[in-house]
Amino acid sequence: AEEKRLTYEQKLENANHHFSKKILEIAIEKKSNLIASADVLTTKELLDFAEKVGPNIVALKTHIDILTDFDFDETVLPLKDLATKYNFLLMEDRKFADIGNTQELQFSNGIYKISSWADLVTSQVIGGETSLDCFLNVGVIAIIGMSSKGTLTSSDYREEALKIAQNHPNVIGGVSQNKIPDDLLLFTPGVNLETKDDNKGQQYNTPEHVFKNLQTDFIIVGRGIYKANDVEKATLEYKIAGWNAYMNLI
Ligand code: BMP
Repeated sequence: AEEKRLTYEQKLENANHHFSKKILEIAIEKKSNLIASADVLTTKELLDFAEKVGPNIVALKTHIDILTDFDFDETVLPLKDLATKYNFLLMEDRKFADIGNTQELQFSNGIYKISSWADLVTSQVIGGETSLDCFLNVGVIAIIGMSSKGTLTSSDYREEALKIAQNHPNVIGGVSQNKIPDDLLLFTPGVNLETKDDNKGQQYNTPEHVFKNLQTDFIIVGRGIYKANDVEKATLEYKIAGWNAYMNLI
């Protein structure tokens, strides 16, 4: 028998942060633990993608600085409308990694003005606990461990990173390829049903593997969905695979 895990309902009861509650509520309502990563190059592709995946995801993860034609009004406003229409969160995978003052500037300024639209942001914790103070009104997902080959996120690093994540009220969860304490939500990228690597250092596991072995809460899928010939079909495949993998453990 598998080790028991907390259900999304139990995690919701324990949740303190607005956005940990929100993402768990969406998961329960949509029966989905899927986050789609929209690593596309144009606003049109991003919005088309959001329209297709929107009904079946809990969050859309962006790397907003990849877009070649970013325009606040033409990119962010329609994206926010789609997030409202289909009830998903916007997670900007910025992976902040600087001192508090610089992160504060990067979070709210420049052309992206991340703080004005993101619900969730990723951040390294390399700058120490105080560096996370600037992330008000969003849920921070701390990078605990990375999925790429040769990453420096050793078990010692992860242990120290977890202490920061658990102590900081802005942090709702962590990105990791290892189990983390269940007062934090676990987000796991490096998920693909078809392939084990990408020849650029990425390492993939299946949804089943990451639920069973890591008791993850949310799977993050990029190329498995946005490169698929039929994006809607692929979204459903990952959604169902993720949900079944979770249901098998509760
Ligand atoms: P893909 O499924 O195409 O490999 O995309 C994975 C996504 O998750 C990318 O956007 C990447 O930046 C992100 N990611 C990752 O792959 N590994 C990590 O450890 C942390 C990430 O944010």
